[in-house]
Amino acid sequence: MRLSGLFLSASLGAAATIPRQADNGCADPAKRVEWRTLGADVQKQYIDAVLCLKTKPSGIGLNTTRYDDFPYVHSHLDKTKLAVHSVAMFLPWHRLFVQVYEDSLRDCGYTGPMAYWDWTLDAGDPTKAPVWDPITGFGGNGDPAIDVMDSNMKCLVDGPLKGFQVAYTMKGYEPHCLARDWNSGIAFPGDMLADSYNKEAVDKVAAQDNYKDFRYHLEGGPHGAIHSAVGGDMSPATSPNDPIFFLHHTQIDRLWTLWQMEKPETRTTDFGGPKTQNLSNPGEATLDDVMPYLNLVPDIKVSEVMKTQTSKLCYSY
Ligand SMILES: [Cu+2]
Repeated sequence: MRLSGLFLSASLGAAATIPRQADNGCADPAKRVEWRTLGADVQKQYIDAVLCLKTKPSGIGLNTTRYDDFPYVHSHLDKTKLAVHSVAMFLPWHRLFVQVYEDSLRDCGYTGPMAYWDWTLDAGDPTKAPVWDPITGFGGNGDPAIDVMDSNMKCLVDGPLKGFQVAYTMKGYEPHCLARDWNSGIAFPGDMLADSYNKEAVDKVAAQDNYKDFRYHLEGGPHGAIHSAVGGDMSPATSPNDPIFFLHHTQIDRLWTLWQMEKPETRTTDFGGPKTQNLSNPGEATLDDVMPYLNLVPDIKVSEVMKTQTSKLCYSY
């Protein structure tokens, strides 16, 4: 997005009469990588950029920070009729959401690759995943002794995000410390619902041969299991409160992209399923459906983000 924007404005004068060509805006796609391959220096730069977002003003006119724009928008859409979960546009909506976050990290000085968390690599013992590292990662579980909100809000005790203040809960503006509450992680160390996002589970999702079923199983399976397993701020619709959200959703986008790339001819245009959360009359989604972002970025048609290497998006895995 960022690169294409610069490209367009820089070339506008000279190229105004040249007819638009299809997808020529991505000559050099940025490769996204797994978190543990970044190395300690780049990992620190990434987390420093996250902390920097908490010092920048809102880009959508709120009284809270740029970071808080993400949980705000994400949770407000589901409160309205513009649901972006349990509907067909779940995957394309989050694809662009993650891209906007990446652009914001870049505004805060991050120059490394966009990173994903491949939780299949940690399914043997998710509590030991490198993303939880107290020095180079996002810190681990919340402390059960710190339960400020009296409802699974167990704040972090270590790591660079210790004391990270987030602004929103499902009730609205309710500043609180970032919390995690690993599901079964204490009672059954190493479990954390890993059967729902190990390699076997992901292979089953990837074996679906149409978008409608693929989205359904990916969202309800591994995607939902990670939100539940991490718990705390990762459970409600304000889940972008936890920066791990974006590594999780980059992995979700990666699985969709890899699935699309298996049969790019058909799967980069394969889209469908429920248009709304109205169970009795959901309607059928189409590529022309417009995705709402509440001014985070201009609303955009699903069809514009079906591919990751175009003038709108420009990355690979
Ligand atoms: Cu979401």
